[in-house]
Amino acid sequence: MLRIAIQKSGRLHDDSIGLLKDAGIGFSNGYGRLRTESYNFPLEIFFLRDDDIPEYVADGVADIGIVGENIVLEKGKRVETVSRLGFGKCRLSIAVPKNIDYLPGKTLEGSRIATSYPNILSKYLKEKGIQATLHDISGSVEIAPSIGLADAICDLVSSGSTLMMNGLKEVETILKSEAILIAAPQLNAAKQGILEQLNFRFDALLRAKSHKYILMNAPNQNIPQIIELLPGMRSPTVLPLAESGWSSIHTVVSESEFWSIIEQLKAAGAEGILVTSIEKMIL
Ligand code: PRT
Ligand code: ZN
Repeated sequence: MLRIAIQKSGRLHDDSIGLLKDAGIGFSNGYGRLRTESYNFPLEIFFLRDDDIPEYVADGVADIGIVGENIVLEKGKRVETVSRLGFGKCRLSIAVPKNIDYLPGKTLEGSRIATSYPNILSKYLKEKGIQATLHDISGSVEIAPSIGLADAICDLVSSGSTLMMNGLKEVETILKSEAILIAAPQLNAAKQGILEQLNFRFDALLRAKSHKYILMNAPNQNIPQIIELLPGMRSPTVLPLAESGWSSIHTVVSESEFWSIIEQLKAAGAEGILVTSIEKMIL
């Protein structure tokens, strides 16, 4: 049995549950429960505060966990990163009141910075050779400048609207973060085996999310030119259409290449292009 710690409630909770369920792991997560066991996979799930997850994993109370990389780096516990999970994306940034003329390396010198990330921030400032006083506060960091507690803040940002609402502007990004799967450093062989099975399923889901399945029709004489454009998993599938001289071409492209390829495919004579999502992708 492998024990996984996930966030009890908050921004990573729903995606963590969704990932486990999409990976075919069945369990009931009745409201308010602190632990539950899967009925079809050797996994026990603990619901915890995100801040506690690295420590629980490092201490071996849980074997693995899903938590923001920002928390893992801040806590500095001995855990291993197994994979990046593609959700909970945010950045840890420094922000100052928007009317300030920000000078990199100068404005922060001698300033007071409010943050919930004192370890990451002090390391960053040290690397930059900046001396500042840190105020470690656990929430509502954004109001610190307006109440006179600090000159700047260092906090997580995703859309940027919280900063804007508080009259702040982002001036430096320290870290880009997302949810990661972490593991205790030395799992026994049985647990390692279960983790590999779980990670195999997560990989298939994550890869599927970042790819599209595309189908298109084209005159046979254009096929070589079209195939040139397609990165595909191996090589595209080409099937004859009922209309002679035409074929249907199927392949998989990554989300990042997708739009530029579609334009080029059209230019190369592809028609009736269909794009669908992929549920799971196993290489
Ligand atoms: O109760 P518990 O301790 O478990 O949860 P929590 O309240 O400490 O954390 P929670 O649920 O807010 O966040 C969990 C994780 O989500 C974080 O550790 C990050 O890894 C990730 N995440 C992604 C974020 C954000 N985006 C985010 N925008 N965490 C917090 N924020 C906050 C930020 O602190 C700021 O107050 O949202 C505000 C900014 O958002 P924008 O969209 O206005 O820029
Ligand atoms: Zn927390």
